[in-house]
This record gives sequence, structure tokens and C-alpha cells, in this order.
Amino acid sequence: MPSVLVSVDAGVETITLNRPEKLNALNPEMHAQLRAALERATDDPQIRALLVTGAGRGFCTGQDLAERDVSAGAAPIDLSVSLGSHYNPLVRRLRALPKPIVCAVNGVAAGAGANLALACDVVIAARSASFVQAFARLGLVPDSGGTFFLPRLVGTARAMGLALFAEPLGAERAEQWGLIWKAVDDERLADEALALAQTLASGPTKGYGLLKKAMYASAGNSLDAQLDLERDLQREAGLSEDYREGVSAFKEKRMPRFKGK
Ligand code: LHQ
Repeated sequence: MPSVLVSVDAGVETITLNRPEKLNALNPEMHAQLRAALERATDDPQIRALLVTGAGRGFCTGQDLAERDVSAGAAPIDLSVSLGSHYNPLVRRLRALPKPIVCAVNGVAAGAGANLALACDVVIAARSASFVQAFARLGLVPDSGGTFFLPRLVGTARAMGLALFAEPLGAERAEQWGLIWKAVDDERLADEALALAQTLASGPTKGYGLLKKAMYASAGNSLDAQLDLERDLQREAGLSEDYREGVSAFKEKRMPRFKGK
């Protein structure tokens, strides 16, 4: 069985982390398969939205802790190699992908697995799911964007509490805190997440890509720089076929039929 399942249907590429017996802990093979799935999504014009989820009772518990020999006397481990070659490129790829990504958190999301979810554009979670910044339990720093996403999403006070105490944050509270888009009943998760992805897949894909660029640039920009960026991106969006279709549909009082161009 591949450790990442990929399927494409009606414009949605569904990526399922598939090591359920290890709560979908990440290893190099999964990283390679994830990378291939994201490259395909970037290149294939038929794919207009992504859905990332986990098989079994967990979403993803971050790095596979069984992979490294940490016993006394074992060679020192340089974790920056793994971050540089796998985790950082993964987060960068998710953020830069010019198509919307829905993440359906079906169970526990821990360590780099929690931050993988936060790197997606819309996060919906089962009520029974939880988010654990498990790093401090291992003597580590939150990685995979954790120290970037957390303070921006929930503020520094809550980010510090989550990182220092490394306790699970339930999906409902995660929603209340603004960490995620919403929590839904467990049995509704798959359908609701797919419906969100399908809605996005029939939307103005080009505009969504530009919207992502603008939204994620704002964290590092002044208002002046952001206004300039919006001007430039709006120019591009205004040249799209979907802009014409959106305005025509409004004038004709009908639903738009976006082609993603
Ligand atoms: C696992 C894992 C796992 C291996 C469950 N690895 N087997 C670090 C280094 C380098 C670069 C990148 O970034 C990082 C950051 C990281 O991501 S470090 C990892 C951070 N994650 C964790 O610390 C979470 C570890 N897991 C847990 O604390 C528990 O599994 C939780 C609380 C998530 C769930 O507990 P339970 O529901 O009681 O399940 P379980 O512990 O029994 O897990 C089921 C199986 O999955 C079990 O295997 P086994 O063979 O005993 O049935 C676990 O060993 C395995 N598993 N997470 N990260």
C-alpha cells in the first residue's frame, strides 16, 4: 500500500496520509509521495482544489519517532537536515501552490502533523480531533511553520501556552480560538470537507491563487506594500476569463460558470 493515497475527481485532488497504524507519522517515503502529489496538483490544470486528510483514527503525528536512534552512544542527530530537505519544502509548497487546499483533520494532529494542517488554506476538523504542539515534550522547538502560524492565528499568549505545555487543543476550542475554520461532527467531516473542496474546485482558480498570494504576503508587508501588491494582483485577476464571467453572471442574475482561467 502506498503511504500516501492520491485520487482526482471532479477537479479535486484528494491526498490521504496512509500509515494509519502509526497515526500517519511522516517518513521520507511519505514526504516523497506528498511532494509528487503536490507537484501534480500544481501542473495539472484539471486539478482546481486539494483535499488533505488522514486514514484511520489519526490525522498525522509528525515525524516518525521510531526512525532515529537516540540511544546513549548513538551518533548525534542533525534535525536541520530533515527540516531542510523535507518539512520546510513541504510547507513552502503548500503555501505557494496556486490552488486552494482544504485540510480535513480527522483525528489527532501532533507535532509537525499539526503544523502541516495549519499550512493548508482552510482547516476543518472532526469534533473529536485535537491539535498538539508536541515538540516541547521532546525538547524541541515547534517546527514546520509552527512558530509562524501559531502567534498569527491565535496570538502570542495562546501560542506560547500551546507550545510550552504541549497539551491537546480540542477541535471546538481550536475553532473558537481562530486556529481553524471550523469543527464539525465526526460523521460529517468527510462530506463537509469534500463539499468545501468541490465548491472551491468550481471557483475562479486563477483568482484564488492570487488571493492566496496576497493573503500570505500580508504577514510580512506594510500596509503600503500590501496595497501595491493588491493593485498588481488585481490587475492580473481582472484580465482573467473568470472575472468577465463573474461580472456577466451578476448582470444576468445567474450563477457564474468559472473555468479557472
Ligand atoms: C508513532 C508516532 C510518531 C512514530 C504515534 N512516530 N510512531 C522532529 C524531528 C525532525 C524533523 C521534523 O520535525 C520534528 C517534529 C516532530 O514532528 S516530532 C514528533 C512529534 N509528535 C509527537 O511527539 C507525537 C507522538 N505521538 C503521541 O504522543 C501519541 O501517539 C498521541 C498522543 C498522538 C496519540 O496517542 P494514542 O492515541 O494513545 O496512540 P498511540 O500512542 O498508541 O499511537 C498508536 C501507534 O502509533 C503506536 O504504535 P504501536 O506500534 O505502539 O501501536 C505509536 O507508537 C505510533 N505513533 N505517533 N510520531
